[in-house]
Amino acid sequence: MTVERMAIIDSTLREGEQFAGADFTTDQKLEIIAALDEFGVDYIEMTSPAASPQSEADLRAAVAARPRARVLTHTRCSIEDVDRALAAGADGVNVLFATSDVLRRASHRRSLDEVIDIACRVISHVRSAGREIRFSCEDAFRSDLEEILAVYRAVDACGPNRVGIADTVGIATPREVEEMVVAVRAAVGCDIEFHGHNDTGCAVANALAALEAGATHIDTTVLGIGERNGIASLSGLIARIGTVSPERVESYRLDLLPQLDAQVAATLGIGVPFNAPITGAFAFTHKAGMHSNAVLRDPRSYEVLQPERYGLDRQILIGHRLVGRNAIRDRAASLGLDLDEEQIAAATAEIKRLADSATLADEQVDDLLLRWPSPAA
Ligand code: HCA
Ligand code: CU
Repeated sequence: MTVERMAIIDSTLREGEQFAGADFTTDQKLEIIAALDEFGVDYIEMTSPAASPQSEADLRAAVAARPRARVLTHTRCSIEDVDRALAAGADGVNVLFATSDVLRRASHRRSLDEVIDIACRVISHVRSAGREIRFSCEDAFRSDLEEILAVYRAVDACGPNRVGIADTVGIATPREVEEMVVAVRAAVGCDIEFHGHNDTGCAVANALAALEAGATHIDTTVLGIGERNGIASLSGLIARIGTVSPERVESYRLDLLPQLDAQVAATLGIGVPFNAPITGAFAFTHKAGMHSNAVLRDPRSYEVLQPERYGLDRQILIGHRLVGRNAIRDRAASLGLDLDEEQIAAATAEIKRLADSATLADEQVDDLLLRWPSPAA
């Protein structure tokens, strides 16, 4: 299956602000907006202006910065909240209501008929102001399917730009996401946004399943930050879609992704996670002899993404006990050395022997090769 359409709604400044380690200043938010905008995300979602005076001021500052991306804010589904969003100049509002029993009981305590009634009033209000509106069912995957389909149908009839499907607790499997999106696709005429949490490690896979089933908008955050362990990361989504439907990611400045992740990590005072797709420190580092050998012949052997597309280089580690002759031959050649096969084999054996005690730095390996065949000299 391919992905027909995809718009990225980056929520680093809304969902991401709900990350335990996030406490962005206005300046930091503006810097993140500038970086997201340069990268080319389609939408930037900001915290509700009803959250705090600073949040309201920051939304105004974001609008005043006039990014190319559309500025959304995420508010409760009420006329009062969306009016504050409209007054602050947001291009659109993302509103939601919980639809699962457990959350309805624990949060708003309204019936689904009331939810529909309020949602329709809010949608008409925002549409008549000429701005974008999305209505989302929070905790969709623990909601009764027939019930939420009825909500989506009724809400769609009121003319929103999009409906949203939220896997609020990260419980959905890719197959369940596909089934849900197919069902919602059949029920509504508007666009479909998917927002998936990563509690069980499926956020990116679920985003792909949603897109393949007909969702049009995906929520991401830089590094995947958000409530608990977060949502689909921007680099994860780009990596995933970049292999399935490369043409869908061509419009983004992919070469800026590493610095975008690094910038947000530095702002948070954390590192980019080592296992982050694309931007993790070792995402294009090859170690074992068999891997290095094949990659030197043809990078596609062990790389499904091309580091050059992301402004990165591949690394081949040489100072460890798993190193193979081919990597050492390549290194010797890059140093301008002309060692024969026997010398390469002997040097490799010596590097392995030394590395059994402690990994060697590249310079140590180079030193040894430069002095070969008399390393002791
Ligand atoms: C929240 C809930 C939310 C909303 C997602 C959406 C979720 O923390 O406010 O509006 O689609 O995960 O359900 O982030
Ligand atoms: Cu969320």
